[in-house]
Amino acid sequence: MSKASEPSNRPSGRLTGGRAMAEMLRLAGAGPMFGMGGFQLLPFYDALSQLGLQHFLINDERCGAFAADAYARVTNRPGICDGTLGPGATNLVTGLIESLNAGTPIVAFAGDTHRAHSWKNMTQECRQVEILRPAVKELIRVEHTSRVPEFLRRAFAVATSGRPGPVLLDVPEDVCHGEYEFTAEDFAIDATTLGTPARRIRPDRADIGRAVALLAHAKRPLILVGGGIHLSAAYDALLKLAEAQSIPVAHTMSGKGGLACTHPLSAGLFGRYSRIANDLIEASDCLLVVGCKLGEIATKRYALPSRSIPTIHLEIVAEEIGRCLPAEVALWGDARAGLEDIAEALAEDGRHARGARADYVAELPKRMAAWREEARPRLQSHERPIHMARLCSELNRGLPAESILVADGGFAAHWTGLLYDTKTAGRHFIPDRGLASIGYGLPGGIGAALAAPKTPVVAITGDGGFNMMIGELETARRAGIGLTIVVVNNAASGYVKALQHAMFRGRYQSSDLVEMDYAAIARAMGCNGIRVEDPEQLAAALKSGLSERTRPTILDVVVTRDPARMLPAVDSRTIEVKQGDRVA
Ligand SMILES: Cc1ncc(C[n+]2csc(CCOP(=O)(O)OP(=O)(O)O)c2C)c(N)n1
Ligand SMILES: [Mg+2]
Repeated sequence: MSKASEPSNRPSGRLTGGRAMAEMLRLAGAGPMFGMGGFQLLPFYDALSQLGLQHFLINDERCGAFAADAYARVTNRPGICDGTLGPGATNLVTGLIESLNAGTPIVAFAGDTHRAHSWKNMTQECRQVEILRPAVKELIRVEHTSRVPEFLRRAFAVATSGRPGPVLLDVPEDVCHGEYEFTAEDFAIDATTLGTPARRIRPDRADIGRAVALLAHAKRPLILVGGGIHLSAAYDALLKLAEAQSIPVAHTMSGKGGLACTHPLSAGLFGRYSRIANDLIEASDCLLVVGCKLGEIATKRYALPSRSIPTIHLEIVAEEIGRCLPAEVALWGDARAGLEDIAEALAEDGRHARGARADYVAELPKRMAAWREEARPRLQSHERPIHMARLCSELNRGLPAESILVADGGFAAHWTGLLYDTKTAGRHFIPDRGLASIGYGLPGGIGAALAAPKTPVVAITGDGGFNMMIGELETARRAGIGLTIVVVNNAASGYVKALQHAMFRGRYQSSDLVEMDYAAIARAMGCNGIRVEDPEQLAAALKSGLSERTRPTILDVVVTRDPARMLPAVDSRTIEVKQGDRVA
């Protein structure tokens, strides 16, 4: 039991519902929190202030949900956000769905109407419960002030158990403002539900046996990891299995950092963009898929892997197994527990397996070096506007191992997903691949920076994504965080423009942005702002950003404006695309 949740710390007596909410969050050790107030939740806000809990006003509730999501990913503890009645609640939707799809634990609050007046055209009133319900793992409507602690307990349990996810408490005004005589026992907390994963479940023994039989006979096995590797914090188990059995590891964008990208067994990103991993998948004779939904991007629109390769799928959500790719062996359970069980069952074969696979794993560094050689002109490009590959190289060079890179939904995540190298295992790369919304970068960076105040945090975002969220620079400045935001300035909704180039013969519609100087905007907002047009200045600009500890830095990086050269891998001038095809 955490210190805060000890019985002696629990309140009792006559309290408002809002105070009870805040007391439970105090006992849970939760926060910082993100939200925007309104009348309905004001007793909650007042209690936060009375209790000295950290809560940040954000400028759009969607950003609060994104910030809470990133906070939760860094800490493995539920992120907390709130929105007021109506527009506050509906603004939460996009952020909550990111957390739902990515499996991020969140406890969210929405204020709702006073029940004595609801459905009489109350100001801001809408059918928010129905709008929010499919955006969360569970929506709890709180009908009694007395039940606030019970439902917060439930929210933490649901958010952190099984596949984690967001839980929303819909709190009517009269429940939040209303009072109840609480006892100390009402505020009990199950400390095991305050972080993820709350509980671990092991796959069935017989299934482990079948998986192990397949792996033991494989000459070219490959492990494919998704975001579940982080949710389960399965880093040690993955490393041990990979090294003991000489099995390379490829990752999705969300799975990056399951194994350090710099590890000799790392095959890098697989799926839509790949260095060498897709080729290794094609030549593999046994795939072990871990904590990965095998969705569109991981599978290149379901073209990969070939169905003839026997696949073992280890996954916490049973019904995800076989959804996109038939699994020869289904392992239902926690990623860490499952990897440990496989490693244990194979332990005696280790020496033999390593000997048999020596040539196989020796291929990896050679292939990676060949890839790097081929990519060198782009990775080291001196061209202006700056080449995205050069920007990624500078991030690789300039960010210390413990850094966190938050990557926004546009090109930023695809380029860095392919080219950024985490130097140690862990949550060092945070892309919003749950819903892939643009606009996550800046608020996600705020959440990550507050979660890890001593760690260098860089957010990389498109100019379109940044435009969406520019008001949150004010939040970042007010919070006094030394976040570095790299704006990939291509004066375009680049992904859209690149596709219009490839598929519609350059008929561009609504994909151009006006030229902006984001560094000047940042400076006008009291932040550090540096415009970078020369690639040789990237390193110094990054250094300047990382040295700021109390105010945000915007690096406005001017990158290619040629839509034929915006995609990370496919030069779209060299391929013919039919309408209806998807190139990237
Ligand atoms: C909220 C939202 N709207 C639209 C999209 C579709 N979309 C994907 S990438 C992209 C371009 C975004 O432009 P920008 O942020 O400048 O990134 P770039 O591709 O130019 O690097 C768009 C519109 C999305 N992912 N999210
Ligand atoms: Mg752009």
